Amino acid sequence: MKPEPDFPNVVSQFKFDGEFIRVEPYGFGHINDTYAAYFRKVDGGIHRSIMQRINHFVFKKPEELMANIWAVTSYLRKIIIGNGGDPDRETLTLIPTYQGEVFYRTEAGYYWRAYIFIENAHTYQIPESSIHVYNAAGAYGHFQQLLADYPADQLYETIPDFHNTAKRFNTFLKTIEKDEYNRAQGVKAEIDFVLQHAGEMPILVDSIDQGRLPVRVTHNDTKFNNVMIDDDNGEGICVIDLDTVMPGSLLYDFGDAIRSITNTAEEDERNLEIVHFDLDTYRAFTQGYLEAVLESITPEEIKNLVFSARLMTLECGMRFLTDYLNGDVYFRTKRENHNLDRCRTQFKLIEEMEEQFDTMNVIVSNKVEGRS
Ligand code: ADP
Ligand code: GN1
Ligand code: MG
Repeated sequence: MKPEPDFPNVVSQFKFDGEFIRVEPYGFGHINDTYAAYFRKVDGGIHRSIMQRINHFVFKKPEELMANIWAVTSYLRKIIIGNGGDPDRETLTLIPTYQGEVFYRTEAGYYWRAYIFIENAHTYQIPESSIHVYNAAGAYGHFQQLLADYPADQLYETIPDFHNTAKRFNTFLKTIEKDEYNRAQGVKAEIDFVLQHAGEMPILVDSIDQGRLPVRVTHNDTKFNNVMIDDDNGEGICVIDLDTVMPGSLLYDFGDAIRSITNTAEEDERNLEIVHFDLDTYRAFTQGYLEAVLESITPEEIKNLVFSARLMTLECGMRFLTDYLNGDVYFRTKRENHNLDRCRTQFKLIEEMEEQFDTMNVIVSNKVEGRS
């Protein structure tokens, strides 16, 4: 068990504006501990900042992770200013500590960081409209474009082999072999589902290794709730959660976004009757994303877009199942079988994506050929 955070001591380490009032847990992330901290400024106005305790079980080298985030956000900041944008809203902005660092390490070895709170914008678990989806896609595509010239080899791999689906499959096989918590017998159908898809696991990593797919700077965790939607105009104002920004494939970003955004229900919905892959959402995202990256996307990437959606969904479902079998140590869980419920929604989505595979490809072709 992690200890309760040492508030207000940890707050006092950062150069926040105003007098500290209180702090409250914030958001729905599965990995870090996120809080909103409230302050009273000299003029009496109240404002808030984001504080996060980095999950150092997941991110083994928080210093390297923070070096990546500092490098990428500073780079984005310059471009946004050059384009006449608002850098405090269009990228994450780290608040430094009094020691001039971008994180604070507690005596007990926990790592904290703070960001300017992007106000007048929200993240959503499930999209409310096709416009939101289209705009979120534009934001992820734009993010990709802005980082197109950033030298990928200058970034640390914050989680090695994060989207190496083949290696994740090997880990899965070892986990079922070990079956430490004696849970495998209760999830035979789910295990079989993964095994039936064994042949798909290495397809993208092999293409990357053989040089058919380019390595780019990618986000690698393009969930719908990692893009902030502006309250006034519905624009995808800022891509957040930059912990996994590192060398990767554009297909990881596209595929994982489709996995997360096209689900008609919550990722952990227990009633699978209401979990569906939504084709209209898929269309809106694909259109918005392709419009933003059309100049740089390669034919091989285009060819694999639809497959990447299936594979990233498979990888994620397999990760949830692996964590369930491992005793729920990686993803934050709030109830019994939480990871298993999450795994089941992913497999339901894959089944429907497999049924819609041809139609999904037609949507890509039409877009690329300029017909929609
Ligand atoms: P996790 O890695 O655990 O998913 P995130 O970095 O995605 O954590 O943060 C969790 C949630 O906190 C986000 O979904 C978003 O709603 C909110 N959030 C994070 N950063 C900011 C920010 N700078 N301004 C406003 N809200 C934020
Ligand atoms: C985690 O941090 P968050 O909640 O945005 C996970 C992603 C998974 C996702 C599934 C670092 O994302 O890879 O796809 O949960 N992040 C990490 O919801 O493992
Ligand atoms: Mg997140």
